[in-house]
Amino acid sequence: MSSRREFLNQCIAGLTLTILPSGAIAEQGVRYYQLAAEPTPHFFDKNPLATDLWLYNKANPGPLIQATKGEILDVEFFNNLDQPTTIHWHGIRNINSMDGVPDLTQSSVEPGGKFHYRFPLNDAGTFWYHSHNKAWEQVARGLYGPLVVYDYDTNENDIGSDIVILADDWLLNSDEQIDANSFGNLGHWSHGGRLGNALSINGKFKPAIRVSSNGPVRLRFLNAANARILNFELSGGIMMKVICVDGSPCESFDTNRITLGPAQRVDVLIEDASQLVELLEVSSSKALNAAIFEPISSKLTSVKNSLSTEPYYSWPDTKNAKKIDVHMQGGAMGNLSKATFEGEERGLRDLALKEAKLWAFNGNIGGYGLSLAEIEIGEVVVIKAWNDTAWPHAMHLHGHHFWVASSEFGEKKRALLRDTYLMQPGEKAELVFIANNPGAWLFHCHMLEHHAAGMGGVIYIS
Ligand SMILES: [Cu+2]
Repeated sequence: MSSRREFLNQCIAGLTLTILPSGAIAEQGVRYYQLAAEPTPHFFDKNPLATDLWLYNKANPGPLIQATKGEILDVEFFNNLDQPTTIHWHGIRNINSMDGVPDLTQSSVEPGGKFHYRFPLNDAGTFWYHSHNKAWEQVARGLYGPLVVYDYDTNENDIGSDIVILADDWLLNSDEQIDANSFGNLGHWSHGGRLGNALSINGKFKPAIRVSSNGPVRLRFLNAANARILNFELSGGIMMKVICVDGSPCESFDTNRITLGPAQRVDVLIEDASQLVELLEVSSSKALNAAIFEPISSKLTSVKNSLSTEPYYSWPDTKNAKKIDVHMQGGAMGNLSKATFEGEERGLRDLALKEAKLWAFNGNIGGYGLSLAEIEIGEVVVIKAWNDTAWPHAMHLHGHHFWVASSEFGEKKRALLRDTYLMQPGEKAELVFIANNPGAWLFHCHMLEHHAAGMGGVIYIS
């Protein structure tokens, strides 16, 4: 507990009172935004019935935060909800005190309270921000938005040729409202997590996405769902060139299908955007029309030709690496019969019914109090993760990107630098990273119900 307390940072005091428009340059190299979380009625389509959501700046998704690599992001955050919350900046190799994990890196922002987030954006890429307190409810109610860091000057805004495609699936009842009765449902928590019944793209059901029809188009896919794994294809079998995963550039490759676990991002390039007609979600036997593309003509020169192919850093030598074994167990149809929770070994059924705890790392029900390792700054680390459960898990490391021989894009394993890796049942994977960012960093499943039910722990780096 002592190391935990050591790393617990207090709120940063001293909010500025300057009122600037979102995205303004507050001072040289500082990009300024205000975000307010609050209950908001939202229209997914032409249905006259609004759905009551919790949103940032009354929008779903929350506002697109745009900045250029090397700038500082400065966000004044206001909590107008009736429960505490925080914001996590997913994929940013952040300063630990700005990472937004309640009771680990900051105190929760209480109802009516505010917090000043300010940190450098050292990497270009597709990221996102989302609530990290009771995320299984707050993210499900809509508290997230995209964050794109460009590696060129954003004043040359590429409208129609650089497009975020943010997907979410919502569990709605017959009144088009969030099915609140099923929050905390043990069936969801012990199986694949909370799965929805309505797919939105950029906050709309089956929207028209305007694309510049002259030249190539960059699509930035992002899965904001609590637990749903999404599979996207383009109608006509149009091929997509994958250029980045989870923000970082990768060695490009062609595919006709993008698989996205919760929280993952994949950026693709479409060489000839005039061919784009429909975006399809193909997880079930009948493809779902998720969005249509609407061609617009644009005088802009479209996506930059000088796309970086260099990942944030290359796969490090692991000869002297520190190993962290993470044996993932639990859930329905699993082999975990008992686990240690708060120092006491108990039966899984008892833990499920009394504590809503169902998942474990190395026999321990996880949480912010579970230390997985203490690492010296600069060490190369290999997380040896073994998904010994009957379910896939989207394993996310805070504050770092890790290398993995990925099985996510077909038979051939690909070396990818990611911040979230989708592990199949039974899969063993080595997640390799350089521990060059000091702090208390969470490693957890991004199926948000799994995390809440015990699938998470902390790696301390100092
Ligand atoms: Cu999981």
